Amino acid sequence: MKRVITYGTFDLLHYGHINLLKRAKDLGDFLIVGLSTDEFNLIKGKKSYFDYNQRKILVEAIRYVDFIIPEYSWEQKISDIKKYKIDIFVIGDDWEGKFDFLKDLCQVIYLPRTPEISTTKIKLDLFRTK
Ligand code: C2G
Repeated sequence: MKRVITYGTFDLLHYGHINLLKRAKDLGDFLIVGLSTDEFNLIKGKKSYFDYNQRKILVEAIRYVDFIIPEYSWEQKISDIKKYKIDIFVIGDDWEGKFDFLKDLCQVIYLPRTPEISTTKIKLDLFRTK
């Protein structure tokens, strides 16, 4: 049973997110998502359109996702990996190198982002087509 974990806000859920979660699940047998809380988003300098509970309803409906935990800090990754006996930490390569400190605990994989799509782009395009 190979356990995989990833973290993110997953606001305005789109095919780039799904593509990441599918590839993450394909790396193992069980995928945990650390879903950023609204409070942690503030720390990340992000304001999500959907709040935590709304984003959780969307993410838990995804076939590739087996379990969701709240992400409330940068530091929790280390204890999460130990607590859930994680084999692989995976995230998009916009974070390339940022989580190499986890390499002592588990495999760290940065996956290529899906080009062209982002929550910011969706917001900007919608604003322009007003
Ligand atoms: N992603 C992707 N392709 C895109 C957009 C996003 O592969 N076009 C990936 C990101 O790289 C990330 C995941 O989808 O792995 C979730 O994206 P965000 O919600 O933007 O995550 P972020 O705010 O970067 O949070 O502690 C880690 C942070 O919580 C990551």
